[in-house]
Amino acid sequence: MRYAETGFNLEVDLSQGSVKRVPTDPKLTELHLGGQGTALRILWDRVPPEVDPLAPENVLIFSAALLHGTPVVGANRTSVSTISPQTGLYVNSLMGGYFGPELKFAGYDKIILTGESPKLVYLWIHNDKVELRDASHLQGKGTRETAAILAKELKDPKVQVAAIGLAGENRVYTASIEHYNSSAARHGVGAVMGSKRLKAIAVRGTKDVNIAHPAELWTISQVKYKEIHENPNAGDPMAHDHNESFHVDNFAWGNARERRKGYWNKEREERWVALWKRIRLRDTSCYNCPKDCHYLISYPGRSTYHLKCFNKLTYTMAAFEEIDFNYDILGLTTEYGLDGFSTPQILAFAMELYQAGILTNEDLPGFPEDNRGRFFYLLDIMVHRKGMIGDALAQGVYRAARIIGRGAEEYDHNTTKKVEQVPLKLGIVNFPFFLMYCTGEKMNITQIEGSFPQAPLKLEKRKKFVENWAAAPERFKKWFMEWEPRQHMPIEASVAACDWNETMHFVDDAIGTCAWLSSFRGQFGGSPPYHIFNLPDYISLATGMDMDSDKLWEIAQRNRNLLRAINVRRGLRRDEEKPPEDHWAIRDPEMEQKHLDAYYEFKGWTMDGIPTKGRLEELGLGDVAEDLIKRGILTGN
Ligand code: MTE
Ligand code: MTE
Ligand code: MTE
Ligand code: W
Repeated sequence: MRYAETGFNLEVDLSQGSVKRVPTDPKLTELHLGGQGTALRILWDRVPPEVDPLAPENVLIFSAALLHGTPVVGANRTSVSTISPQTGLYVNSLMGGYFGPELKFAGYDKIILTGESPKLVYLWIHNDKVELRDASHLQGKGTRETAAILAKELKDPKVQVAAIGLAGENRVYTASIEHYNSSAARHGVGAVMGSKRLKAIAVRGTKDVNIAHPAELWTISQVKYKEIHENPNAGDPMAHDHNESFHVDNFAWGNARERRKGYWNKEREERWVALWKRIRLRDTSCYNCPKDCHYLISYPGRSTYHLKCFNKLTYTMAAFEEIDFNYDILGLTTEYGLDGFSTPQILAFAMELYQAGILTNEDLPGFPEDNRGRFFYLLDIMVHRKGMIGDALAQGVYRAARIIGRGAEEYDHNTTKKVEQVPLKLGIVNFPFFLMYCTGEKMNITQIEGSFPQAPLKLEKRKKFVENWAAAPERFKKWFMEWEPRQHMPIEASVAACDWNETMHFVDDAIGTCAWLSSFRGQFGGSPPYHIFNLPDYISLATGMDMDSDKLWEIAQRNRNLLRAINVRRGLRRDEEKPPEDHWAIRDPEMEQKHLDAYYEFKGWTMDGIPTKGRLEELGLGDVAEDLIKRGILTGN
């Protein structure tokens, strides 16, 4: 008997139109757990580095994670893993909501998609019945519209739908996959789905998931449920906070050069909150979670949509507009299915090019006079890939700059590994963050940061913080206590902090726990509900595996190194590992490179960022080392 997981994947070949239910190897669960962990192994095995991200040979994997469908509270993050058209590297984009648990209840751990359908289709999974169906009636439909049509067509309001909009259909590189209140947003996973001509997946399951020790797991999960409900340090920090001063005063606006210190004031807060009160219908949660991080918005003239986290500010800040603009344009971009981080950056980049005279009225015929009109205009040409400029913008800032030329490259100053970053412009370089930006293979800093605080607190507060810090291994308590304001930590501490941050995300993204209850929330003081010391119990009780903190840490390292091997095989090297140049006003290039050396060494990587044979073998990835040696990427020593 398999516990926690179903033991079956769905293999869908869109070129052939075939669907197979395939048993999985329990050994892979032991090595990688599940979620993006096991997805990494599949991508390593099946997608050679020559494969173009938008070619039929690329594989798109939807993973329900190891603890989905168990009583473990907040285990609901579905991983969407593939090779990104934006970066050409691995991407793990996540969505919450109900999709992963529903997939488990239908009897599957993963949906593995390959090929390219001759016509637009959707996948309907209803327990044992799985079929590809014609989706011509859904062509051009919005993401939420598609979900509503499918719920009606399939005569079940409980079907869980993940869909792309027009952006995905047109293979816009920043296309998202939208599901209920959540989205797998970044790095073009929607474009990959569109390249396979798969409009949507609808899933409905009514089976049980076996649990190794159900009574005990139920008991500790009930306690956790109450604790999470009451814990103010759990859930989205931005969901119920209307004071936006930190973000609007400190983050850059437009195409990432300007900060507007002092923009925030009482009057503005009142105006923004008043509008929010008028258009917010209610708050929503994800599967088996007592927090309400997403809110449903109804803006005049737009269909309703869910909003969360920093997405509530990105368009406003990109366009130098008031908050109503954000609510308005999100109503459209959510239906198109577009990443709310990259897209506003692309539009702001085009605005800058226009202001600089690089783009002219000849390039943009009928370009409106006002900011808002211009953003909507640019959005339209990008999503429909109209003309040379629309087509260029659809490929993201990095590529657009090079396609447009005429000096546009200079305005591409906020990308890392070819992906637009949220325009954070900060003061003095922070070395753990420097390392996360450099070496982070998920590109989203939110998917890497979060266990170790970003800045030292005043001594009294720091003491209290540490007393409360059940999540932290001892060494971090010491380093944090010794970290004085305006000083850097020792190199060793910065390296370890980066490593701890990323490790916890690798744990979450394999077992499916929401980072807002775990890896992302440690930095804010007060222990997060889940951490390296208590998660092993949940895993053991759910799966029957013999798990402890050390083993869990090692699995996260194995997954981390396998990801790195995929990217290294696709050409990633040290020279690409750098944050945007003006991310911090004050940099220290020499120390930065010393940190990078120390990080690589700590990881057991070469000074070019390649995992060594020894390190890979230690982690049970000897065959991965062999492959890298055969390709001449690693030497045999
Ligand atoms: N959970 C996991 N496991 N991994 C993640 O990267 N990101 C967090 C949160 N939970 C994250 C996660 C952040 S910053 C956001 S904004 C939301 O998931 C995204 O929520 P959604 O998928 O519901 O849209
Ligand atoms: N894009 C859309 N369409 N909707 C969203 O809610 N959330 C943003 C960003 N882009 C969001 C979005 C936030 S807050 C985060 S942290 C990232 O997506 C999460 O990236 P991921 O979904 O690729 O994991
Ligand atoms: N970093 C700093 N210094 N301050 C912040 O407030 N917000 C986080 C994260 N990093 C934040 C931060 C949140 S909530 C989000 S959603 C992200 O920045 C978005 O960036 P990403 O695309 O790099 O994940
Ligand atoms: W976020």
